[in-house]
Amino acid sequence: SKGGSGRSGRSAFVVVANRLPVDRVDTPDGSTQWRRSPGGLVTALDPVMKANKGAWIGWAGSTDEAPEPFDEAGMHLVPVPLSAKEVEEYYEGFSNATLWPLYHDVIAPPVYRREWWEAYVKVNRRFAEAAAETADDGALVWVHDYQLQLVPEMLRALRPDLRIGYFLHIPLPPVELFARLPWRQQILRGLLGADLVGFQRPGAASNFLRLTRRLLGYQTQRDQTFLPDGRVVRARSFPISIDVAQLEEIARRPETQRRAEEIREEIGSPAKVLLGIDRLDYTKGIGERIHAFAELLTDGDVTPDEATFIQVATPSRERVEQYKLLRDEVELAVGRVNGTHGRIGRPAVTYLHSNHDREELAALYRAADVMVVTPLRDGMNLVAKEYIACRYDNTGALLLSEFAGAADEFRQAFLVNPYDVDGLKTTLVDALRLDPRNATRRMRSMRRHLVEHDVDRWASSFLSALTGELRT
Ligand code: GDG
Repeated sequence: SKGGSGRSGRSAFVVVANRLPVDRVDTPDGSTQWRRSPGGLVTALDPVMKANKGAWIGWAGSTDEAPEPFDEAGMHLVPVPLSAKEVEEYYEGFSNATLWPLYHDVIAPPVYRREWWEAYVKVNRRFAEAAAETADDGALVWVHDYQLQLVPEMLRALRPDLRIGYFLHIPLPPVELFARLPWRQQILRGLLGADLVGFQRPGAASNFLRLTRRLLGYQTQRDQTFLPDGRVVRARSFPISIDVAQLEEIARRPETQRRAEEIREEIGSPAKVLLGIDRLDYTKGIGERIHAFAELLTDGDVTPDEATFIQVATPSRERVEQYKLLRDEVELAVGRVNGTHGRIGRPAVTYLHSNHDREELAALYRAADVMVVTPLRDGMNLVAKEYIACRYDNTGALLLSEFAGAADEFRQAFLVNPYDVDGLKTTLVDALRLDPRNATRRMRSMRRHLVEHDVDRWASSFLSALTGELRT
């Protein structure tokens, strides 16, 4: 670290995120162990972590007493405690029932509650304090996502020597929607504590610059905002990606191919398999795609022998009201289409409300002829990238919503507006009946882009922009 003065044992690189990158496993003998979670972010940051005595600050996922800081998987992990009430107000409330719907174009109505805001401020301060304690002199701190938007400003106040980066994983709405937030100025000031604010899409970075002009009256030029105290904050897009090589390796295993064949047999060997994999979230357009598929069956444009749908909907935020409503809606739609078009042992839609490991997901991607990704709004959508990574033989078709960040990168996908039922139906049929040569041409071009733009490149381009060694 710079200066070499006395914060011994501290880290030169600190990540701050809502969750720690490990999951707790309770062993039969009663002891606690931690297993690295499968996420791409941990993998991408691994080299930086190892080279810089990296630390990660986050919640351990339980409201029991938080464990003391510990070392695991080559990282220093600092658990931030949350009480049951804080989980309800800061996490389920302000993060997931206020910010999440507002930032996703108010697909569901955001709930504005002052107690939730107060909990959000309090918890953000706790994360900022933990980061201030952990970071070495002049360290690099990278703060992640919508749960922690106040941390950059709070941390800068505590530790002006740090270099602070922030990345928002979800969309940033235009001023017309953002302006509804009763705490809009506080949130913007929170983010402006960073030296560099990263977004998934260029449109979100422009929204941010416009917001700082319109709501705070600051001057901006190109990607820069000029603060009254003379600081300059940059806002740019850094589209996130996945560990392409690692997933492709799983996809290429013979046992994955065998499992993919088995899946197709288990659902009755239809000519074509359509697949959706999402957290059960109202932003993902799950109902929209099931309705479109059901209409195709009802109209007779597609027969149940020709195509079967597999929808994996991973349980998510189950205590938040809108998510309970969504689950009922989706399950009603699935029940209806199966009641009408299914036969004994042959559902039209195979619906799984459950978690699956990476190997099973890779087998599903290998089993699918058409990947159906129809979010109404999505920061990026990694599922689209995972499908492409698994199609190493350049087969398969990707149907992709224009409203996913991934649509900026994959113009060779079957792009759709998921609100347009007829458009969605005709695009589904086009993707189902795509001729193999055309499929290969599209997939090859999408793979070429993806292989060049994996998650390592994402992390290193953000970090080099933050440290000033901007790669051009
Ligand atoms: C947010 C933004 C942005 C799904 N089911 C299982 C499982 N998954 C994995 C997928 C994929 C990930 O979860 C979902 O990522 P997405 O990007 O599709 O969506 P969000 O969860 O909404 O993520 C999004 C992302 O942050 C990153 O910045 O792209 O826009 O909303 O990797 O494979 N993984 C396992 N079991 C499952 O059952 N292990």
